[in-house]
Amino acid sequence: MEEVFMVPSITCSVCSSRISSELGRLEGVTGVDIDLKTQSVKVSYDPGMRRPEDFRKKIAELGYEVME
Ligand SMILES: [Cu+2]
Repeated sequence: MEEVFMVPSITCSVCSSRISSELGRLEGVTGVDIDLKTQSVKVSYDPGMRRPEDFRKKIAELGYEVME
């Protein structure tokens, strides 16, 4: 399963690698693909282990606002 989040405060590769590694270490996450141009975060995950809310929460904890 995949979910895409818009995170406009992602501005550079530091933001991108930080979010990518933090989401990637969550159990049940199989891939994270961040596009700096569109400021979007695509998370691939096992729906039996994770909910989209988990990713919203984690991104927010890192200090980035997720658009609804
Ligand atoms: Cu940055």
